[in-house]
Amino acid sequence: MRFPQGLMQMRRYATAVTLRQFGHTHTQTQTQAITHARRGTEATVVRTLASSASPLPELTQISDNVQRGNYAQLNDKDVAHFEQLLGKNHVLTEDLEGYNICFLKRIRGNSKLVLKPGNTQEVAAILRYCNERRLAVVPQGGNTGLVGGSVPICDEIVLSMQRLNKVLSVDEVTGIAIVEAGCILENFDQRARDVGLTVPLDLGAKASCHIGGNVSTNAGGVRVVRYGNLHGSVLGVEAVLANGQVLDLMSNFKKDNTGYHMKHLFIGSEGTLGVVTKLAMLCPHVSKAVNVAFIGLNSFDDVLKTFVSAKRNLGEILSSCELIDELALNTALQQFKFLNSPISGYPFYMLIETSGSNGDHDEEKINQFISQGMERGEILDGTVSGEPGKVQEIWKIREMVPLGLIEKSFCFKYDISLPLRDFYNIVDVMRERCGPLATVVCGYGHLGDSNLHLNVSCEQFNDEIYKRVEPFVYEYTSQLKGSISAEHGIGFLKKDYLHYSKNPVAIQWMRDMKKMFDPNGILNPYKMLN
Ligand code: FAD
Ligand code: 2HG
Ligand code: ZN
Repeated sequence: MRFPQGLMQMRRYATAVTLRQFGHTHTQTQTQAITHARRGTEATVVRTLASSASPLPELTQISDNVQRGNYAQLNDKDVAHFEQLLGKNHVLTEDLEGYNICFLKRIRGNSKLVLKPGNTQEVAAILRYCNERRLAVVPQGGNTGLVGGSVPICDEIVLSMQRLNKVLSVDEVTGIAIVEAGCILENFDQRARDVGLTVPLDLGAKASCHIGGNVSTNAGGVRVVRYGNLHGSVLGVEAVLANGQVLDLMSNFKKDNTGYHMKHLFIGSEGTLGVVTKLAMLCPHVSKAVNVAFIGLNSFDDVLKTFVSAKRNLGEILSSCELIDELALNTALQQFKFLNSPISGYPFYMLIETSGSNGDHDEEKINQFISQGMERGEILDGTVSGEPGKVQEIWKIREMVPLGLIEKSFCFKYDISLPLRDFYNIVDVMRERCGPLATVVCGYGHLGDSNLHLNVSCEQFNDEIYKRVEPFVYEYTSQLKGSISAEHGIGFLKKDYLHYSKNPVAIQWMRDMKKMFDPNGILNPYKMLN
């Protein structure tokens, strides 16, 4: 339903854009530029123009060339050992570009070996060997991470989880699914849906990211407002430690107070403490009725009022509450002509979703919520639909926002938690600070979880704008007691800023834990901790 003018005709999107196109394919010029930046076994962090339309991507290097750790050098005997262990087909020594470059194309490692184990025992055997030989390893899922955690920084061996991709069981009575870590999120969700369940996690990278990568980053996404984060939904994990020990923390129960809850250490530790091989996930039932409203608002004050009203009036059926500002939306619409926004011309847009068990009741509730918001003048226009095709079309708009920005030009990305009252001020502050140096300064994200994605774009990376943005954004966030990484993690790109959100005592405990789990530091070095 379109209001107030009546029914809105929404065009079906003709083009299906898969993440693979963005994440794993590089134009020749981009690849050349990235290759050009490589120097021996040292990692060179490069900033490239992300746009494939750019004729000659300009490269600017930031000078944190990493000093390689004191690890052994891979030799032919090692490769032969792995070939014997896994079979030649699962040991790659050529065409490793896609495994070496991060999604944002900012980090290019120089790994010479990718291993693809097919079960937990093989993961254990690999790590045991690497630990004894002091060979460094980077666990890699779908390589959609946005903080450079999943790619080698120097010449670490890439441990790809692609082959551990089975959904082992889905129990429609208990709602518990057991799944291997390398299963793609969308495939996992499809299997759950076959028996009327759904995975309580949804994000724009779902067609490529692995559930093990999601757990290892404690990924958030668009359903946290409803189901909470993975610390609640993951009932148990199996993880292989650096020395090859298999730590079985699988559990089929929500309630299990038998000592320390060690599973939590593997949720969000980004492959620095162990390799997640399997997990148990509590899956809710698919909702019978899903409605999505896409609404236009005039001010951030109205956004906040509408959020409060959504919580008050939609309560138990509220399943998503996302914010997109005008510049973020317009960039996506310009970049992807197949997107069709039902409304335009507003400073702010909200995507509000309800999921419940009674279609009529839910529809009545969301319509009432919207008409009351309009009467108060908080909601200016919008569209609401419960038709699955249209619901998907509206979601596509939100999902394409980050890709639109990445495609358009160079983009500084921040993923911060901020108190709701101060949520959007930083966008205006950054606009002021960057002035005409920035082409787009925009904000969008998971309003329902106080998680803002602040993006600052410029034609190409330039040091002047970089200095205006960093470390200012982190200082600002820290002063408001926010988090400098709400959901994407620390990885490589944010490790210098960890101290803005964690105090020295906490960081020292993190170091001590790392030392205990991985005394030789072979697991995902150069990440999270300096
Ligand atoms: P990778 O990128 O391969 O790895 C991420 C980290 O986990 C690395 O440190 C890696 O070493 C480690 N790792 C991977 N697998 C394992 C394993 N089995 N055991 C141990 N360590 C492992 N993130 C959000 O939180 N919310 C969003 O809404 C969101 N939307 C996104 C939208 C787009 C378009 C893109 C490109 C990314 C988005 N992300 C989002 C970021 C990313 O998709 C998530 O961080 C995701 O969880 C990463 O999963 P992955 O399988 O790709 O992991
Ligand atoms: C999202 O919510 C992702 O769309 C990506 O977390 C955010 O790229 C970003 O800034
Ligand atoms: Zn997000």
